[in-house]
Amino acid sequence: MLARIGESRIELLVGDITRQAADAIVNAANSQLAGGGGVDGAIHHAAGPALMQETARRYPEGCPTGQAVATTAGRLAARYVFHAVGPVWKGGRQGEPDLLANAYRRCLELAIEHDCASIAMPAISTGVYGYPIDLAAQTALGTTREFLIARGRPSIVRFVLFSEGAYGAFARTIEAMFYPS
Ligand code: AR6
Repeated sequence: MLARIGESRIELLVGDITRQAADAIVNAANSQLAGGGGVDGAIHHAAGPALMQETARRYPEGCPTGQAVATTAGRLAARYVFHAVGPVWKGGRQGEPDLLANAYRRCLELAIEHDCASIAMPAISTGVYGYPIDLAAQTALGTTREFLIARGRPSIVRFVLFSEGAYGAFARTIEAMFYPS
C-alpha cells in the first residue's frame, strides 16, 4: 500500500526489516542500547557483532526515550541503522504519544542528515513495550505525514510490519488519513 506526499511516498509492507534494501533501517532499541529480543535482536543478529561494538563505542551513555542515534549497518543491506527508543506503554497518559512521535521524527531527521533517500521503519514500541498497534499506527503515520509535508524528504518511508494484523492497522490508518470517503 502506498500514499504520496509531494515527491515522497509512504509504503507499507509485511516483512522482515533485516531483509530491506533501504539506505537506513530503524531499530526499536532500549535506552541502554544493550540489544534485546524482537526487531532489535533480529537486526543485531543479521548485522553481526560489529554493530554492537560500534554502538557501545560511540554511545556508551545510551539513548533517551523519544530519541534515536545512528551507526553503520554491519552486514545489512543498508548504509545506516538508526537506533530509536520508543516509550513503554503505561496507559497513554504518561506522554507516550509525544515520545513515540519524537522517536519517529528523529529518525526522519537522521535520514536527511545522512543523505538517505529511503528509510525502512518497524512499528516501534508495539512489541515488548506494549503500545497498542492502532494508536501506534496513528502516531507513526501522522508524524511521517507532517514531516514529509514540511521537509519534502526522504523520498521513500517504508513501514515494514511483521504481521498481517500490524499491516491491517497501518493500512486502515493510511486509508482514513489519505483517502477519506
Ligand atoms: N522486522 C520487522 N518488524 C519486526 C521484526 C522484524 N524482523 N521483529 C519484530 N518486529 P519489539 P519494542 C516487530 O518488541 O516494542 C527489545 O528487546 C514486532 O512484531 O521488537 O519497541 C529491545 O531491546 C513489533 O510490531 O520492540 C527493547 O528492550 C515491533 O517490531 C524492546 O524490545 C516492535 O517490537 C523494545 O520494544
